[in-house]
Amino acid sequence: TKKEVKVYDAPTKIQDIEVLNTYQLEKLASDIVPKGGFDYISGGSGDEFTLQRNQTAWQTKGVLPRVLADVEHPDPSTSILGHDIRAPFIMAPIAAHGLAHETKEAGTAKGVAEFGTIMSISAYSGAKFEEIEEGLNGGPRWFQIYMSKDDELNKNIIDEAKADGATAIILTADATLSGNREKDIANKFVYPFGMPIVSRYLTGSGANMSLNNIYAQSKQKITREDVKFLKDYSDLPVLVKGIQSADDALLAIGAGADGIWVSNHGGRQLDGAPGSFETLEGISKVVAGRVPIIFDSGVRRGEHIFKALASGADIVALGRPVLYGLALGGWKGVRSVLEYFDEDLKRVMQLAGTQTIEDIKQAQLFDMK
Ligand code: PYR
Repeated sequence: TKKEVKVYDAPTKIQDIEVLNTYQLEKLASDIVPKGGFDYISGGSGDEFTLQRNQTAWQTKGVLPRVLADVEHPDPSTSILGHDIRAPFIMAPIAAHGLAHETKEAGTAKGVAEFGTIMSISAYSGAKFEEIEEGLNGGPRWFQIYMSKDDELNKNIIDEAKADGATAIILTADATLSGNREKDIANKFVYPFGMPIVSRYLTGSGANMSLNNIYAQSKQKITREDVKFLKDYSDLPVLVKGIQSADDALLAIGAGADGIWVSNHGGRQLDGAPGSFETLEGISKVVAGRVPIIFDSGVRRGEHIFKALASGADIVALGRPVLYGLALGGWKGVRSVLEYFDEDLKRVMQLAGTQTIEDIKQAQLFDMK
């Protein structure tokens, strides 16, 4: 008897896409991405309260129109940790882009590089560094780590990321086990392909494994020592991702973190957490400009980028909308989504009377509560 081979039928089209808004992309992607993969990408944990709150949180602050501010052709370019980028957003680390498109992370990387910003490479990437490089083509990249319990293997992974040209390490600290992802449980979701970067510490390749199985084999106890270890060993800036409290921001800075990454993991981890944007201002106050702040979770429009920057973020990271672009149009779809955010932000900058990113950071938001 023939062995049944389960294939995962990822989208394959490479095309520019029209972006009316990013909510529409989610709907369009749901029609072409296999259900298990789509639910994994789009889903949150528990009641998806936090997932939704990431959206409604934006309503707590308003952007004041400024009409006599002498602004024309606003300039969204900025720099972060030594990289000049054309807009204040980068690609967030996301696992397994192959769920969205057959070109996997190489497709995302090409779109990100063609647009002109920074790619975050996930430790749970489905593509190898050299495959991603085919798309990235020398573009800037940061490496996100899910650590092994074995520091020798962590050294190994960092060596590989550094050899690949990573200029910063992102330590994801908020995912020591999976949030209660009921859609994944109902779908019996397992990754259809392996994870070459971390397979050195897994019992298998990553293929046919659940996220919780993989997390259980990764380091589950994260402390300040891990921040110090990564910094000392890599000699690169270390950004601690998943910060939602002022206390953790202070602990991270005390341990030597070079950046605070405010995120609730896109509402995929602790359900019941506030919207990520609601935590930003308080964290920014205690960070007090000592290190840059990267913000993610819920950024869907130019207004959101504006509000995050005006509340203390230096840049934002984009996740799901970019993956929907990847699904709908491969690297060109990714570029289309990033161009959309760029255009939308420039429109908001003009209407809010802000010529530069510095001007946005100085802008006072209106309290809507
Ligand atoms: C996630 O599924 O949220 C991971 O970070 C792997």
